[in-house]
Amino acid sequence: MKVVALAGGVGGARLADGLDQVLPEGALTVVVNTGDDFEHWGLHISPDLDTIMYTLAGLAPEQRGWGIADDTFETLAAVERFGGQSWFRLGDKDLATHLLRTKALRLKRSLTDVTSRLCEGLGVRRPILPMSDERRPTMIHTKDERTLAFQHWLVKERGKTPLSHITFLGAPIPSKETLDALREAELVIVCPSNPYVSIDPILALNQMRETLAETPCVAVSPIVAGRAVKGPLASMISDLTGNPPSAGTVAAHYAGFLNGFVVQKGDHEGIQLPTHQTDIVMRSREDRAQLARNVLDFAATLR
Ligand code: FO1
Repeated sequence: MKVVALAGGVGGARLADGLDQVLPEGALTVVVNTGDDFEHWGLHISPDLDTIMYTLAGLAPEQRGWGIADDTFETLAAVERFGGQSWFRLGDKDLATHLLRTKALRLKRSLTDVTSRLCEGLGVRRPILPMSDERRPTMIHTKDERTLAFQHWLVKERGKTPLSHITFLGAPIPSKETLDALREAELVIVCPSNPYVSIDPILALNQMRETLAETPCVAVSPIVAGRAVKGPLASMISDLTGNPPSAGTVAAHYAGFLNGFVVQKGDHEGIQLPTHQTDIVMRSREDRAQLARNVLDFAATLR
């Protein structure tokens, strides 16, 4: 069985880790949002690729989820002393990833190729594919009429500035590897990632929705009892839709290609799709594996 997980952010990384634990070798490919990518200190940063790569390598910090566990921030402190930018916290070990990636991209290697080499170096067995080899930055348009690159909005402004809409710059071209993986997939799992800034950038690429419509597809809700498990999703739902945050709003957002939805027990109201209710909060690595098993078992009942 070939499974493709669409993912971005910490929630996506945690379910990808669960799927990594329970699926046999060769059965999982993770397609990752690169709309968060940006340039910082002259380096190409791919936060979602790195979060997923470090999580699958067992290097991510349990609580925080991004970066490398027990990393130090000596370089950040030195940059700060010179009056440089310190709002985005790059760790000393994490820097190695950005240095090598930036150098390889300057030598015209593709982001797909670079990511595969970084994964190999960290012992990650599963293919982790950037959604695109093109630059495709997510732009946040705020209600106070500014346009901010995603990390500026999320990290520098702490995701607190109300937003009016979201756009994606650049060409909507998926990587060949991503399209091939989706065409070969027997099941697509949309991870409990932010639908607007982690999953939409993937869905907005050419041929994505058409390809997904031909494949069984289930999603896991990133909303539990009206609250986001992590990050600013709850306020984003209110800002973008005018509705209170709920699993149902996310299900409606994915209408058109989704065959089933996995939600927290009690969160099923108003969802017009086959729904599986379970505990979707992943507090431990075992929780991640258990949720992955539940999602795969549910998907099997839909065939
Ligand atoms: N998130 C923060 O809230 N603050 C940071 O300083 C920060 C640094 C950072 C460094 C490397 C990396 O790979 C991720 C980092 N993140 C940070 C997380 C990340 O920017 C977001 O969680 C994702 O982009 C959301 O999908």
